[in-house]
Amino acid sequence: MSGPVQGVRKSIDAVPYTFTFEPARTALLVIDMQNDFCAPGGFGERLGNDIAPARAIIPHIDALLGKFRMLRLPVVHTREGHLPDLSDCPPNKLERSRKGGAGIGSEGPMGRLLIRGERGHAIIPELAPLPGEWVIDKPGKGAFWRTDLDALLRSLDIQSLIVTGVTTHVCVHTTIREANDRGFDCLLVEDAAAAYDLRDHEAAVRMTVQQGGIFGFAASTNNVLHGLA
Ligand code: C5J
Repeated sequence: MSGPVQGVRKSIDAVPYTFTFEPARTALLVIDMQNDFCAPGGFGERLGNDIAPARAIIPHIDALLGKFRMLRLPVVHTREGHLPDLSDCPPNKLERSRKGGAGIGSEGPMGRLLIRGERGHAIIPELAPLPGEWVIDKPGKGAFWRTDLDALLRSLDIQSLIVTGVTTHVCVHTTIREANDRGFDCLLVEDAAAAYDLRDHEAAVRMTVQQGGIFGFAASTNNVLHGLA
């Protein structure tokens, strides 16, 4: 199958209003679907969270991945984590992780927590990146901070981002805010993003779309798949 046709615009039934986009200039962003946030014994669970909501979105992200792969549209995965010597981990983040019971760099069942190269840092096998997809390693919550994501998206001539992953109110929302400030049109896929607490998820979705879509748009997986059809 050939790639997307330049100049063709499509639309997705979204909140606060219809999201229009050019598929040829659209990327799927899968934020931090790593063992550390989605698997038992990872960083997220060690902080006292129930990982069930993070696992519940896996089939929805998988469906979106299938569609983007079929249409040959770009897929970008991100991973939050730090260098083994912690030189890229701010002291305040390190201290709070320790006080929260999940010290970054401490030993867990999947290796050192939130450290690059450990099993906990890897993307969950169900959503493993395929050759040709991009993986952005980030030390912060936002995917643009200290990464090449901005340069990558501009080199691909991307204008619109379909955003999924965990956690909605932390890394997903920070990334949407950063992207919005850079001029990218963001659509948050409500049922392909999760927070450990539903209230945080709902608040993040509300914040995204309030005031006429101050940070972006929101829609269901089905609506995105339908809009891409
Ligand atoms: C967190 C993330 N919650 N990926 N990271 O620390 O949202």
